[in-house]
Amino acid sequence: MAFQRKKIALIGGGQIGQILAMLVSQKELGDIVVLDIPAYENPIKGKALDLMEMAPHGDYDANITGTSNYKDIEGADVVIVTAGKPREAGMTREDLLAVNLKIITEVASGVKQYAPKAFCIILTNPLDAMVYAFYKLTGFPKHQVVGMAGALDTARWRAFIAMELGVSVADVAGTVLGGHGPDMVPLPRLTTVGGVPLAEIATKEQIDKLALRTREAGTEIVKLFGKGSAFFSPAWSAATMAESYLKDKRRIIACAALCEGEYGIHGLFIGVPCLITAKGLEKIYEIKLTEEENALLQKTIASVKKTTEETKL
Ligand code: A3D
Repeated sequence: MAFQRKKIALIGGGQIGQILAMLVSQKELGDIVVLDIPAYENPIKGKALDLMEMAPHGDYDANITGTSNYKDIEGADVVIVTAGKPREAGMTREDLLAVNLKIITEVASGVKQYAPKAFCIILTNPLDAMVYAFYKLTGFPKHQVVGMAGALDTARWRAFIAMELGVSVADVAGTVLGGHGPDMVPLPRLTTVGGVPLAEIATKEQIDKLALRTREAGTEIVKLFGKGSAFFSPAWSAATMAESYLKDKRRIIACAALCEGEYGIHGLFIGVPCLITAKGLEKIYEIKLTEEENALLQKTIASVKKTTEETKL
């Protein structure tokens, strides 16, 4: 039987979408269709062609095409959504709600029609509310829809710790819970560096500073760019999630997942540790939190609830 490559649809071919197309090709996760609005169809076709021409040096085989027609994503195994406006300096993620909800509504309709079996990873901000909207609008089962935020928030936490301590980032392990906003909850108590608890090699002042920088990491980059937000690290985070699904790697990654009782949360998408397998979101892990950690979690839940309610879905 002929080998058939998987199909990956990237909805949105802007800053993150184009880096994703490159990463997904280099990882040889499958053939790629990048979909953007009709007005952006030629640039998107050009980017796809450019990536095909990079393949001889990039050492990958993948068909990469650009389109504005949802028919072309038909039968996709994975859909990654980055369609939407990014922040500009001075904006919060919540400021994007109205404009991006319209975009997600259109995207959900196209994906529902042409890729109803796909594992869907949403990146559009405000993340926790947009993944909730996508879930509600498609009616897909909860194991098929996750938001990418915790993967990035955790990567930032790990990167800042490695930078501060002058150690390899590969040895920093930990997680960040909660919504993708300034009250997300890094968990220093459960963070280790080469097996050594973080609290034993960093001072409380250092840890507090690292947690604050993690919570504000997206804004730090938006301020530097002036217009637009981070794109390399979000793209790689989403590619890691897609890879865990497509290769059944069984990675445990913090994702925005629908909680139905976990952590006392009901009916909200919020960042929690998730087992991603060939079945999609296979399991949410519940961590026993201290009183102090739980108080921080309640604060982020309240923020996510408020923004999610604004979708009126
Ligand atoms: P950008 O470079 O503007 O790309 C967005 C693309 O979406 C553009 O090419 C648009 O033409 C396209 N688009 C707009 N409307 C539609 C539509 N209806 N259908 C298809 N495509 C459409 O933005 P970006 O790539 O930098 O960011 C994309 C989104 O990700 C934004 O909402 C960001 O806020 C968000 N983001 C999330 C994270 C998380 O960690 C969750 C991090 C960084 C950015």
